[in-house]
Amino acid sequence: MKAKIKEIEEKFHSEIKNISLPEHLEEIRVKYLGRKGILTSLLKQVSILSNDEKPVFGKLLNNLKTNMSTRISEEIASIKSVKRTEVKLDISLPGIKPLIGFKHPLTLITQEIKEIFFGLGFETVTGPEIETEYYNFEALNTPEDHPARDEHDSFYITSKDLLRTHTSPVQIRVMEKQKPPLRVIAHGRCFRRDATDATHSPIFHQVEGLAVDTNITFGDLKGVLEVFAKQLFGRQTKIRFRPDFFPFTEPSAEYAFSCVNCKGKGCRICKNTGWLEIGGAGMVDPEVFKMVHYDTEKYSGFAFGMGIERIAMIKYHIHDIRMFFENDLRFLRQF
Ligand code: FA5
Repeated sequence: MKAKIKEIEEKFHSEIKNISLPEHLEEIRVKYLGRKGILTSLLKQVSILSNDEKPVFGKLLNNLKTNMSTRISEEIASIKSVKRTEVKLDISLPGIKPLIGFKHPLTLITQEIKEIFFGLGFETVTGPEIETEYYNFEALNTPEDHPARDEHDSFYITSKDLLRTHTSPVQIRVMEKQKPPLRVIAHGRCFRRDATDATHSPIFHQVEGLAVDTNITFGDLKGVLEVFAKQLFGRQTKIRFRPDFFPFTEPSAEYAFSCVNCKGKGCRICKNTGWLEIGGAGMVDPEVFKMVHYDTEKYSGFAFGMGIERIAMIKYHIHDIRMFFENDLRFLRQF
């Protein structure tokens, strides 16, 4: 009997050693300790032993039963804890993505615009968003009583300082500091008391371009804007100039690109004209050169301005300017 008990004990331990699933442990429990289990049957046989043997084998078998139960419980606990650790380290689970920032569409388009002008030899300059009347208007040949001021309904900070209504004052600031030749672009925020609608906002952005040298012609202006149009919207893009008026350029023009949607045939986006108006441009007025003490006989130059939101709306097919400023992540995450 002793040998049999020893044999059962060894078999139990060797079987339990290789088990990794709790359901297999349950099978072992039933096999040894269940109602018809090996150990249970042996315990039943104790009653037929002699009175001397009964307590000896009864004790041996009961000890073995307790050891087996303890071992099974320990194995279950150990399997569960291994499982828990595995879950903690399960690198196959999808991680929690950290929220990283992304660029605003207006930043993206500004970068693209800048890259194109860098390629054409322009460098970036900046100017203040709070301007004096002098830089915003007077130095740009727009005296106090000039009707062109009416189009720039402004936000005044003091009686002489205002939020700039366009990026053109940067032209003056650059020319005051630098002598020709110069080729610069200035981009940034502008402010006008315009009522908000799908294409107007009281805060918007412009890019300004200025080139001054000897022998700069209107042809240079056309060439630069044409290259810009083709690089930004594709080689098939055409450019159109029509006479316009700005106090600081003479002659002045408004320029448009052929519609990127219908390629000039006419559609809803271009209001069936085939053209998308982009901005204003012209040859720098000699009166402006006089303000910065440039020799008007020696130098000529061109300047242009464009609304960044307008370009972004065309490029990204956005139909309402307000989308840029509402901070709606469902919109912003698409870029
Ligand atoms: C000007 O601001 C001139 N400074 C442009 C210029 C520069 C002409 C150099 C000649 C030489 P204009 O007012 O047309 O021009 O504005 C230019 C562009 O700014 C417009 O075509 C439009 O795209 C954008 N813009 C103007 N006002 C708003 C507004 N309230 N909301 C959104 N975009 C605007």
